[in-house]
Amino acid sequence: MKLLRSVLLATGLAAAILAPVAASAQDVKPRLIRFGYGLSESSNQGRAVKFFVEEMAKRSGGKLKVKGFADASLGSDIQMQNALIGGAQEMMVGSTATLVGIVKDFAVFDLPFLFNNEQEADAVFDGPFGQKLAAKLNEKGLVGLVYWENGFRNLTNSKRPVTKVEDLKGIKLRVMQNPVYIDMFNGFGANAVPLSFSELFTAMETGTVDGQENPVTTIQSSKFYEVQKYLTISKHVYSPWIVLASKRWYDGLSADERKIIAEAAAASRDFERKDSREASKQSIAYLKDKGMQINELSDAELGRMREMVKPAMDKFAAEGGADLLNELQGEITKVRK
Ligand code: TF8
Repeated sequence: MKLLRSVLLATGLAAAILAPVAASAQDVKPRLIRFGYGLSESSNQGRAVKFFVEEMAKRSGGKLKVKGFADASLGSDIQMQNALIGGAQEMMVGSTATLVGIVKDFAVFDLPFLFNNEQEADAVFDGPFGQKLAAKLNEKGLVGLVYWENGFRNLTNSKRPVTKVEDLKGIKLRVMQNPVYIDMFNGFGANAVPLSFSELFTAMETGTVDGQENPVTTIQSSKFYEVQKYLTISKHVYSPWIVLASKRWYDGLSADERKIIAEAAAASRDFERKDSREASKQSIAYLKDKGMQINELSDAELGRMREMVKPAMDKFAAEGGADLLNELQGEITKVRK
């Protein structure tokens, strides 16, 4: 190469030949990137993956080919996390709640009634606190790229309307595989059943569980209205998704490739949040139309729930989470208007 260059320089061809190369001076190789996710292709998650696929193609001149795998076809969130750590899969998006087995600190986001609105969440996840937690994934073999919005979680079930906490008594409620969720819903009197999302629809259909909790966008896109009659707008937790890369794979990329991924990921975050928020505004009417009976919770009832959930909060603090929770609450106060 060196020799060739000097020959070219000598012959004066250098400018003509090297200039176009320099203009796209990017160290980008053709690569196939498998990107797994749990929801359907037509969900807000699926739309944002599609956006990311397109951004990557655009920004890399078609070299970085991302292939999206919907419906947990590469595995549940936890299975995919492990595939990323092992280097068998390149990328995924999933709940932060299922990362607690890898970085315990993520459980702080699962504590209920922390955020008042999406803007507070954006500021905290994109700010130093969210970034600090994401960085903790590095030593575990994962790269946390950006947070997407899953949304405020609401309750559904097939048994009865939930207008007060007592209505949850005895309801077998699927929760994510995460101790905070288990403690929280057992604290409300339900029987919390931890289960991966990919098993959830069948579990509700067969009556293994009576209910679940997820944002309205997911209740719509996963067609939970087919097996759930009652929806309670409880907004008990603001739930983020996190876009992850395999560190083993990522470390082998060039700086240019990493830059493209980081920029495409940031663009996908902005797209996803806007899209999810718009979609969620339509969901309630859609779900009503599908026959769901929907109710809100009064402020008084939400206040009672906050009280009932204190033991779960205290347990989190007592088990080493106190400083982290204080720090998070401090960050939220800073951005609260
Ligand atoms: C859940 C989450 C799901 C995610 C998704 C499959 O209930 O809310 O949105 O795990 O990535 O499991």
